[in-house]
Amino acid sequence: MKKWGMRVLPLLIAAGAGLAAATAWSAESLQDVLKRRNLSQQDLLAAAKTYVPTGKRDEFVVFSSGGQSGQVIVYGVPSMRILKYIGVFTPEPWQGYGFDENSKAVLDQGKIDGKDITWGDTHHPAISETEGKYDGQFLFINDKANPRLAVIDLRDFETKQIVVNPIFKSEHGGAFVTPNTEYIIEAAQYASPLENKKFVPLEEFNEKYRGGITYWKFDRKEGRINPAQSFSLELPPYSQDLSDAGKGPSDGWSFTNSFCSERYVGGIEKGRPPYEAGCSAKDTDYLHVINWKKAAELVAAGKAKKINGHNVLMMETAIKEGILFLIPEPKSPHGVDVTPDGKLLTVAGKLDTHVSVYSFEKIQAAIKAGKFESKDPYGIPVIGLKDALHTQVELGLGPLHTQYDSKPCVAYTSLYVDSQVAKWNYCEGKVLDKISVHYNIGHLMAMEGDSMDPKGRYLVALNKLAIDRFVPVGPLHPQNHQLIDISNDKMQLLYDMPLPLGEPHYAVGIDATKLKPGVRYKVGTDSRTDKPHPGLVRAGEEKTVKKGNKVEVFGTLIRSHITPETIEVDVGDEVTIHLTNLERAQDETHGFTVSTYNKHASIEPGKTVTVKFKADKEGVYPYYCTEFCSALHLEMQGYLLVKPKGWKPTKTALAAQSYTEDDYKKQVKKIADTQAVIDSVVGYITSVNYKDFPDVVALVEDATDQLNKMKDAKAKHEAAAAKKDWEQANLWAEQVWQYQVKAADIGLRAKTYLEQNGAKKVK
Ligand code: CUK
Ligand code: CUA
Repeated sequence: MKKWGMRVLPLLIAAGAGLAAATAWSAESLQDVLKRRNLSQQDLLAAAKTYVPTGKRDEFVVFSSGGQSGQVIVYGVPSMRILKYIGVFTPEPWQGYGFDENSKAVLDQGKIDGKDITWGDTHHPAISETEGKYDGQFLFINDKANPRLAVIDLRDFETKQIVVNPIFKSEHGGAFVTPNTEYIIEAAQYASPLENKKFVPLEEFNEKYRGGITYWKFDRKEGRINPAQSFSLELPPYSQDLSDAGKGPSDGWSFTNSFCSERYVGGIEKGRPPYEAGCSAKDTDYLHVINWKKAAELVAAGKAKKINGHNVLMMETAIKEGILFLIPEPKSPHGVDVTPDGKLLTVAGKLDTHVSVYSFEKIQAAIKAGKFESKDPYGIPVIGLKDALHTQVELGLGPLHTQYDSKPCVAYTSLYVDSQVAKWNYCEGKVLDKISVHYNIGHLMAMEGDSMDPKGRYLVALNKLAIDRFVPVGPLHPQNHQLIDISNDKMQLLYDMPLPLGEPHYAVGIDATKLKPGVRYKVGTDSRTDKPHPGLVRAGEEKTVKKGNKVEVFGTLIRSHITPETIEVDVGDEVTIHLTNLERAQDETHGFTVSTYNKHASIEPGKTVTVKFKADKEGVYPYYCTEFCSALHLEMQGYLLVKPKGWKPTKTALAAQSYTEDDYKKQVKKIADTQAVIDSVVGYITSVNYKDFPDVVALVEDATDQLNKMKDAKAKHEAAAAKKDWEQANLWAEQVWQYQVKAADIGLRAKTYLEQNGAKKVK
């Protein structure tokens, strides 16, 4: 390679040269390491099962609720490496979520009664399904505290929509999708009056407080929930809990637990027994069995009542039309989980040592025969437990949630009190294996283990307490996700992962190959609406428009400058800055912020983002790119100049700098040397089948773009040199070199990619 002589070249070649020497002095053997680190053969096996070598990828991707952080955590299995946090109900600065106008518009959809709610208690993520199988297109997650549901598009892992439940005050049994994602199910938790602006005393709890289930209609083509086509079903105030949708033979039905059919309302301060005593007084609560397909038809036929502008099918109608039934379920039930074949459902009772497996066929037979043991106080027919049961299996203390294996009839249930996972056979009703986890497991999650096509292999225990598992970090401990190998008869604990962001209740794991996120947007996309952004400009079209006290900037970002480089406004102006990232190269994100205005944007290749603020303080405010994007990232800067009222310039020229003809000659020589490097890289790229690699084609386009810009700057430095204006000649020559460096940087990346991906010589 030719002499480069500059500070950038070492950076460009460092990637290729660094590693060869490392093995020369590492003489430690595997045995030595086992001894030194006090590791057993079992540890070594676990390490080998989870280690993902550098440059290799995970087999599964997990979307975990971020609990009280209101976010989603994305990590890989089996490595347990965290890949991303997705801002959902909470501002997330790296992604500019809540700090730029476009994402703020999404968060604003989650306002309740006009008030910002900038946190969420996320519980249950759900991946969109096609024919009961994960399709990897969308992710949904609920907010228990403020009854809301969010839609995340897995093409870019961004939150696109938040809907607020129009009739609930809290919700828990969501998000659960129907087998073709026709609806997303969201069940209320704490009963409240459905006309939710009204005060109703607790003395009227039984008559006026209500639970319910909302079926949010999902429009897959739009990638959004359609609230107008969504509806709810009114339910008794039983504290509805988790839900699941039927599948296969039970498609069209949904199932929701409840844990306080006692309808107890507490009052310890008035000398009454506390909630937990009152809500677990009876031996059974109720499983709600609902024919949602029929419910949707009834709503379409105009049988719903409008509450807060939302269609609600009242209990009375549901009973009359025969679409709502109850079945007793043992003490303090929590999870209800439909088997992959859709024929059975597992209900776990927290205060029972058994799980109860109900048969959908038996439930249907009872309904057909009109065989009910009683009616509840609201007139809902109750199917006898015995008439619905397939089997009951004694698993241990505190069973909560169940997931399914790829092997037929095999299920895993979390045992909260025992701190164990039980593996059992739900067809024959027998326990197969148990493993201890640390400590107090809540949910558990097997790969695609709640779908019609579970993948088995791995299971994650989502433990509630970590106690002594990690280096202590104060009284608030991280959560602990423990990875378990379930591919053999005996379960094996493989790995502890601390999660320090909130209490994730549930997580879903999907085969990584099903996810097909994009690497760049079509240029000028508003990623939050997926529509063209009106603020788009292309290179050379950048402009600043001032109308009255409104200043609108149409800018661009590309390595390594922000256009414009100066924005001048008057104090009090409303400033709107639209920025388009013109890059096409993978992972070339630019960030943007203006000093002290509390704005931030993350602008991925092709995206257009708007930030908006009032320039309410006179002064000088640097703005810059916040993402280290190239060797000249720090130079990606500019000034917002906020002028005081009535300001007049006293000086009209910028300070001159001294450059000589000699400096200019050195610049020209540097350009020639760099060009030789570029030519050699171009020579290599065009000598192979680079057109077969779309990523490389995009890089080549980017590099060509840079080189095309050179022509203009070259003409300028030559013209200045002819006039012996050495300052201008030097600066424009430097700019030519800047374009070259960027082109070379991109070119070398393309070359490396081609070499690593087996490019072949052409001709
Ligand atoms: S709930 Cu937390 S352990 Cu919200 Cu799914 Cu069961
Ligand atoms: Cu763009 Cu740093």
